Amino acid sequence: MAELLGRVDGASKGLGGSMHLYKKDHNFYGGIGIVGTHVPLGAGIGLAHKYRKDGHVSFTLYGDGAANQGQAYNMAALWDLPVVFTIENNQFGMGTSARRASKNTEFYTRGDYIPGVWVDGMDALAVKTATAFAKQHALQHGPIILEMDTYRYHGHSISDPGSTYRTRNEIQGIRRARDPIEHVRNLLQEHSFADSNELKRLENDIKKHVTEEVEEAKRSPPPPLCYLWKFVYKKGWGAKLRNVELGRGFIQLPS
Ligand SMILES: Cc1ncc(C[n+]2csc(CCOP(=O)(O)OP(=O)(O)O)c2C)c(N)n1
Repeated sequence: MAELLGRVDGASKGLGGSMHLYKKDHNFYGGIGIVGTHVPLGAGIGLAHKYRKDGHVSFTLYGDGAANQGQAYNMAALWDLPVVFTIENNQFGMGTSARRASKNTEFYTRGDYIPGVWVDGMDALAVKTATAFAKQHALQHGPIILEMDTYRYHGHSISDPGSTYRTRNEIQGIRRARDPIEHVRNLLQEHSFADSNELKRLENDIKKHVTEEVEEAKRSPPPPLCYLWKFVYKKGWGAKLRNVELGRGFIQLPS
């Protein structure tokens, strides 16, 4: 939350925001602002796992729009890297639909020499099962594509109302028929794991928790100005960055 708000206590010290959430000690290698670069980066992380023989798998997540970039599949397949290329097909890229932007919208078939599976991304249990299968496959046989079929209710960003390339009826119809949260709610109630009161209580607790986290994040200050260059080069390299000598303290810009 602090990172989303650009605060110094954020996972990327407030420098990354929503584009660069990053937490190495949780094996989370971040979002990247350049669409499609997740594929080579994820293959590289897969190579590190294989090299270290640590038994881990790289889950590399990107969108249907990004899937048209297609880099590094060859290397991942050639070296049997443990990578699950996970395509979140939410039917839309930036301001247009997958149908208008992609010749083949069956993304799980697009690996050529890499096998692929399709899963209903709105069904939590199906996602769990498909993910476990893909992980085992990646460990035993190398890369696999996992297409998660989902849906984006909103526009791409605040400059995209999200209604120029589809109808409001379509959005409401998907919400009614496929909403993943409602689906889990129904399953829990149908199988008597929880009743509506318990679920309401749970929802309120979660809302309270999120509000508290937001308040805590807001109490964190923005990063200091010197962070603009502090992390550009490794400390102690002696490299010069616009007259700033690294390793000898940092020059504060006048406020
Ligand atoms: C190389 C590059 N080109 C264009 C953009 C601008 N851009 C940001 S997100 C986006 C659409 C991504 O669509 P998709 O991969 O389907 O992901 P979604 O936002 O639907 O989850 C574009 C074109 C970018 N960030 N990087």
